[in-house]
Amino acid sequence: MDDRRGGMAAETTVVIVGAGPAGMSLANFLQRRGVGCVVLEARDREYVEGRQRAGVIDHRAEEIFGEFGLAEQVAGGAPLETLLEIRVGGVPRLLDVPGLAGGRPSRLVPQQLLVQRLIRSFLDGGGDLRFGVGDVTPRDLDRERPRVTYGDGELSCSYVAGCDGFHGVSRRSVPDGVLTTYSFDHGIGWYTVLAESPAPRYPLMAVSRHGFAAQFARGPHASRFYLQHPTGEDPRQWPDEYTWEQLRLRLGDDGLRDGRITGREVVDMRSFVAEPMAYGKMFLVGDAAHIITPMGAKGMNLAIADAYLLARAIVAAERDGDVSGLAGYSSACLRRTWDYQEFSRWYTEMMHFAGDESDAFRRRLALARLDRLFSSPPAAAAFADLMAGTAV
Ligand code: FAS
Repeated sequence: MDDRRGGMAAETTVVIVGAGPAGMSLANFLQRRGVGCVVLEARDREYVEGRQRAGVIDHRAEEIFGEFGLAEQVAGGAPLETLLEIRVGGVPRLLDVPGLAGGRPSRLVPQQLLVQRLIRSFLDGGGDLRFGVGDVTPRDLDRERPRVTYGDGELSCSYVAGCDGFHGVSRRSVPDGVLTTYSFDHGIGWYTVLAESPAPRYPLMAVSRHGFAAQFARGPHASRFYLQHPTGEDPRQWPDEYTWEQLRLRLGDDGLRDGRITGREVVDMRSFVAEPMAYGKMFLVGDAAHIITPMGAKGMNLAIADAYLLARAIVAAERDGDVSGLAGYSSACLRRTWDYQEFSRWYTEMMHFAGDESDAFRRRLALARLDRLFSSPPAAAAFADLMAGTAV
């Protein structure tokens, strides 16, 4: 129900704060089920549609989009994940992740493309998405009709969806003492480099005594590289020759072709979870509630899954008066969030400690984990199931 006074809705059913993967997935899901919503985004459209971060939607996420008739629009024709190459000390081994997951391939969809397509779909469906909105403030969250004020406007609603990421206002709107938060610093820094270097034949993860590195396709003539770097050091100051030398040593590829570096970013490997993911009529979605390392490519996929659970819960409450989904939203999301946090940590340890000669025992444990992936079909299937996205 949208009540437009003076052209801009003053009342709606759901106010969504943030137009990233979480906010735009939720907005599209609600729109497809006839539930009114307004999206308030602090930045402009160009910024939001240009943020290059994640690169994969897992198979479960694609099924979720399919349930709302969006799979073709957001992922149609995107390259399917094939074999994963893992190199230890330059020795290559291939893992048929989709096959081990029972034929459930992920798709290579860069985050900025996903967000662009979701924004276009929402606006084409007549959606109310407001960019460049300042001072968004959720209020009266513990009342039947919360309010969200912003700039010179105000919206009254039935629910607020905090989809505004780790640094957003929503989580900070929860009164002190309500949330329990968990933080973990993995003690590993990643340097991500976008370069005009031919894409690898398969997604490539590698570790050697020089450290961890990875190489993923970003189109046929570009690659995104990740290199572990000593914490406390800024690798963006490294001379490019040194970066390419480190990549050749870690990937075990003397013939790696270098190219113009077009993007540099450092990522601190840290994890965070806030519990519960709901307060009154506000529900936290995606990075507003949890952040996870990129190992296993789960951050964006968790955001999509949270949005899916919240959309289903709101539709059930609005259509049938069934509030059980809303009551169970936080615990359902947190079960999955912690499952992925454990997976991401396990994967991070395996792929980083296997090259760390400073702790011989921990290195041997990591090498044993890697060997199990290639020697035990049940262990490989469990890995592939998590990569494909577990049931939500
Ligand atoms: P987002 O942060 O994406 O979106 C939040 C939105 O809210 C933004 O548009 C912001 O402008 C807006 N906002 C913030 N405050 C606001 C306010 N007060 N009012 C209104 N709007 C506000 N995930 C993967 O799955 N795979 C990867 O490989 C991967 N790599 C990553 C690499 C990097 C460098 C980083 C930083 C993250 C990576 N991630 C990866 C995780 C990442 O993609 C997130 O999980 C994903 O962006 C989460 O989406 P949202 O929850 O929508 O939050």
